[in-house]
Amino acid sequence: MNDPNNQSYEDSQIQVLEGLEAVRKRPGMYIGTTSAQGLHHLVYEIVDNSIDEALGGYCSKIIVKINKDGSVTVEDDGRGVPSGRHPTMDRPTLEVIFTVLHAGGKFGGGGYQIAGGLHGVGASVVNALSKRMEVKNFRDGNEYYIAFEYGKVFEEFRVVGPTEKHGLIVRFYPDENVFETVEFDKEVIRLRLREQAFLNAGVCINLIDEREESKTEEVFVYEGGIKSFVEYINRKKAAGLLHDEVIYVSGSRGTSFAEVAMQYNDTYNETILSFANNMHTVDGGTHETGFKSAITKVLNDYGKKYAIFKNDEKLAGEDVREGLTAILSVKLEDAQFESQTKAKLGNSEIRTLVESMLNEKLEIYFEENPAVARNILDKAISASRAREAAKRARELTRRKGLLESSTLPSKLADCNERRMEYTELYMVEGDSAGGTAKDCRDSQFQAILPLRGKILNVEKSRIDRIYASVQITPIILAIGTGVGAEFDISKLRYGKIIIMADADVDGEHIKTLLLTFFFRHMRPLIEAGHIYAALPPLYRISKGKQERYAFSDEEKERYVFELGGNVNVERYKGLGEMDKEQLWETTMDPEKRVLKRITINDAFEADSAFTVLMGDKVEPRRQFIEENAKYVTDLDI
Ligand code: 28F
Repeated sequence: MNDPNNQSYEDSQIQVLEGLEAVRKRPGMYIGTTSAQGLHHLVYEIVDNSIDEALGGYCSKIIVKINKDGSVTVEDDGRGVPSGRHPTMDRPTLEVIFTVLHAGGKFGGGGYQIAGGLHGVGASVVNALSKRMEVKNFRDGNEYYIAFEYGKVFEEFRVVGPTEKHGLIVRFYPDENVFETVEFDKEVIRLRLREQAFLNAGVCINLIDEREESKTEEVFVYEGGIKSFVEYINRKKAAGLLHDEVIYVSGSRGTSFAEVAMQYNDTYNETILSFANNMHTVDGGTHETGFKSAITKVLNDYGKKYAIFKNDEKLAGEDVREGLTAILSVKLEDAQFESQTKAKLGNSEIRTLVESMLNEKLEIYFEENPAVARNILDKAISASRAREAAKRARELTRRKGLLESSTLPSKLADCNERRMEYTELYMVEGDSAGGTAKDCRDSQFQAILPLRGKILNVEKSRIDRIYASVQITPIILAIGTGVGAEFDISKLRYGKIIIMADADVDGEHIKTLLLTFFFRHMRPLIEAGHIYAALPPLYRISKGKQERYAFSDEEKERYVFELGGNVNVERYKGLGEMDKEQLWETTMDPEKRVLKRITINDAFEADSAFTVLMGDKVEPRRQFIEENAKYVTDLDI
């Protein structure tokens, strides 16, 4: 069979190698990026194949292990891969699955298969980007084995021996020549696995981190599926739910399936997460459009029908989404994605499916649950009235010239440079640190805005109060983009917006309040990576002419040890204590400072964290900040 004169065998091998070579040459085309995100994508690709097997009803448990040696193992108890040879490729099927590049795939622009569909779409991509991959296949009473290095067969397919087991185990070692980092982040994997468990009701996914000393196995399994997902997001809002039961609606048309779970809480926030074929569609798309127009229509119809509106009141989309937590999941053949990030669904038939399903079933639900309908409608009506009031307030402030971008706040010490990408805005806690920062900055490109006192708790305030607040308006004016619906990133005045607060609990609180504000009202700034936190040092360690700054206790210990003898250790209590040379050197000099870029990897995690922080009870909040400061701000260097 491996006759070297066999032309079709030769051809197929050349194709295989060219295919995987293409992946190694341009990994970004296949996994989006070679950053940490791309690295984690490898795990998702393999897990997706197990989930496919589970959705077919063949697999009950998936185990993901992060190993000590830098590899990840994914195991399922499905059917295993057919153990024979591939009919056209003239190689063992197991080898083919891991070496032949499938047409399409998520980033290749092609379709994406669902339950019972084509397995192993991403397996060969993961193999191509791994320095080593080991596969154990359990099927038909035998265990089979094959290993690859850099995508090429390294140990030929063989029968290991008899077994009772069935399923597939894949262990891969990412290639450090491909990725910027090869260190797996348990938290990132955890979030993804939990999300997938929510999206695929009943699928049981276990996570084990072998690198930890006290290894604990986490199990994600949700019989309630996306209903449980909504309950989970709203878990901290239990006291403020407008209705006890999560509303769930599903429907299908042809081979497409759509489901929606939704529940209102009494906050002003909207959390709608949409998915297509289990992939988070961050930029929405046709399914989201259909969902939004349906809930707007159904609630307006209901209000009219039962004469709940005053005069000719009409609810806008944003009114009916205030306080709404919703998960929207569609599964379809041949999903089309639009936009740069491929995170926007384009299939027009899905809009029709979601919209008509909700128009019909949500209306029935409201007819059967009039008390729920009334609560939701009342909330939407007050949102609508507040929106009208905010509009009037905004017009008033605009007339006064308060929010016009031509007027800069009086406290701002601006920089000379006008090109946005070269400039930095330091928002400094406290007037005294603000003064020092003004003295030591490089005024060519660094602007300083001192902040006095705590800013408004934005989660608890309506938009009209936020615009008018004395602490917030200078920030809005200095940044230049405007807020909310009027946000315009092209008006951004600084490339880096840096929050500089003390390294203590109060500083952490101010940072969180500011982030809440950006998260709620200028989210694109976080998404585009413009928001940073300055990291002031905790200690100055000096001996004679040598001096070092330490940003953690461990670092302090190390420097004390390295400098040896009688060193002088100074603990900074606050930014205000530093003189201008010290502040420049430790926190503002681009050559030496440490900045952390704020990212929102997972908007809903941030949302629930913010909600805990912004709750009414002070003590748990303070405690939460102390325990989770890193988590809350989702800091990334
Ligand atoms: C740890 C990752 O990849 N699990 C998989 C299956 C099951 C089948 C399959 C996979 C056959 C010919 C393509 C079994 N029996 N876990 C996994 N479980 N692939 S990958 O088939 C692949 C096709 O070419 C399977 C019957 N049909 C399919």
